[in-house]
Order: sequence, then C-alpha cells, then structure tokens
Amino acid sequence: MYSRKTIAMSLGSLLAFSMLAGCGSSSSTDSGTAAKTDGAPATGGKAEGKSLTIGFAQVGAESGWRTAETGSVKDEATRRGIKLMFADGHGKQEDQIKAIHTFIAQKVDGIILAPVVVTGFEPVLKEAKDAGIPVVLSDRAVTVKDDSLYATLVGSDFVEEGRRCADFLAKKMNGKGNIAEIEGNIGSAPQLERKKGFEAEIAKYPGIKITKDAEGKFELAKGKEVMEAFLKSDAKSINAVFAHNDDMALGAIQAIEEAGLKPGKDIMIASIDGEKTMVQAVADGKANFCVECKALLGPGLFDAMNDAIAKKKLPKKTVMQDDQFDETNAKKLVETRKY
Ligand code: GZL
Repeated sequence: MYSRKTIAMSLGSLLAFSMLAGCGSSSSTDSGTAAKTDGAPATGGKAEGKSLTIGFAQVGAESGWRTAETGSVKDEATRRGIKLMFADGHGKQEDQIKAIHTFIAQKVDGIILAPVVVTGFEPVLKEAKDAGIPVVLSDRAVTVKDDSLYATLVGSDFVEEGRRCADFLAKKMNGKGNIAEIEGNIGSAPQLERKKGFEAEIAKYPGIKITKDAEGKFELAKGKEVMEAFLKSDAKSINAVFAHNDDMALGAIQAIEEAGLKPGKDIMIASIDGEKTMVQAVADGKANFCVECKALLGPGLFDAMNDAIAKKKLPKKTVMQDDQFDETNAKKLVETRKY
C-alpha cells in the first residue's frame, strides 16, 4: 500500500486532432486514484465559467491499457465540460512534440502528456513553460534536469510492479530456473523501471537466470513474435516469462499454445496492467500472475490540472495503489475489471 500521497494542434497529415466536447465513451472512473477529489461539482475549472481547453498528447493505441486510459480522459473531459484537443502520437516522439507545439500555438489552458520515452522532451516542455501553459504528465515520467517543466505526474510505481512480478515468479519457481523477459518499448519509463524492479529482485535468487530478453513494444503481435523466436531457439530451457505488459503476455500465451505447450503450467507467466483478458487468463490457469497498473486516470489528471492552472503547489507524483491477481483471487475479481 502506498502511504506516500503525492499529487503528484495543423500539423502535417500525420497528426489528427479531434476537438472533443461532449463526445463521451463508456469507461468509468477508477476507485484507486489517490489524487485529491474535493467533491466539487464537475466543472470546466475556469473561475469565470468559460470552459477549459486542454491538449492531450497521447502515446498512441499500442495496448488495451492505453485505449482504456484514452477513454478515461475523454470521458472525464466530457463530464467536466472541458474542450479536449486529442493528439494520437502513433508511438512517435516527433508526433507528440508537434502536437505540443500546436497546443502552445492554440494557447490551450493546460497540456496532458503521456511521454512515449523519458528523454528528448525538455525543449518543448520549456516552450510550454515559457508560454505559461502547465503540463501534467500521465502515467509515464520524463528525465529532465529542471522538474519545474511539469507540474506533476499521475501514475503507478513501475519499479514496484516489476519487483512484485519477480517476487511471485521466484517463489513459484522455488528459487531456480530460467526466465524469458519481453520488454516494452525501449527507453520508455515503464520499460526502464519495470526492468529495474524485476531484475533487482531476481538478483536475490542465484538459482534463477534471465536467459532471454527482447523488445515487444507493449504490443500483442510483437509479444507473440518475440515468444515464437524464444521457443524456436530452445523451448525446453524456458521455465517462466515476465512480460512488461498484458498485451505482450497474451501474445506469448498464443505462441506457447501454438507450440503445443501449456502456458501457466509448462511455462509460467507474469505480467502487468490488469486488463480483463489477462485476469481471465489467470483465472483459466493460462497465466499465473498479473499486477494491475491503474489506467482510468482521467479524474486524477483533471484534478491535478485544475490545481496546476490555479498555480497551487503540487508534489511531483501521485502514486496509484495497484492490485494484483493470481490463482487465489482472479476468478472472483475478473468481472470487476473495467478495461
Ligand atoms: C503504464 C503505461 C504502459 C502500459 C502499457 O502506465 O505507460 O504503456 O503498461 C502501455 O500497456 O503501452
């Protein structure tokens, strides 16, 4: 449990902007956010009653988790009467940076950024700061020398998520065997930090080796491709898989089954996100462990944005409390999953 509460536009044909006001989606809010909600009626936040215009530079649509997060932000913007400028980054940093330039040119009231990688955003964040536009980071961190370039980060503790997966697998493997690691897109905060947490914990078990390791880009198809290559090289030597997200784990499950092996039994599987399909796989015995990563961040993000616009002092991060699922609770909880 985390006691630490910290609260924490046309550009080429590549970028499609949608101005959303009143376009909702079906996702609901998430009970786990530790962000401040003062119970005030959902409003656009602007004192004089004029609704806010917020730019949202999203990573892309690489996973079910990402789609759920996008829905949560759009849903919450609609609920609060906020005009949302949504920019799909297509997994490319240059698209995200172009989007932020447009938001600045359009003089939005605030910018939400889910940074595809940790480095390279400093210059454009400086432009936003110089234009007096606050930036709230969603789910992923950036590496900057001057952390005044963003107001706060609303997201989970990825190092802890990785550690929890390692702890589970090490115990399940009785401290010995070979693990294959399928990593998210290299250089992103979740890839760097989940890897760090996982490998630090596994290092406590000299009998366990990470014998295979490749990038699956957080995508199901790529995760399957990586697992197929692992199995082709020497299936017999792989005792467990750690995937940095559920979509890649679901791809690995497909590859393991197509190779005639039993996922969850011949090869154990641990992953992160808490998508309903993955919790179902755990319930069905096709995977063994899944750590949730809170995706429905809309309410927490807009609470933080209101505070940032009001120039309230914000701690640098809100850490979400992530649940976890294994054979003891997956069957009971799968129907509660909202994404
Ligand atoms: C986590 C988020 C990660 C998810 C993946 O907060 O950044 O990116 O774990 C997504 O599913 O691609």
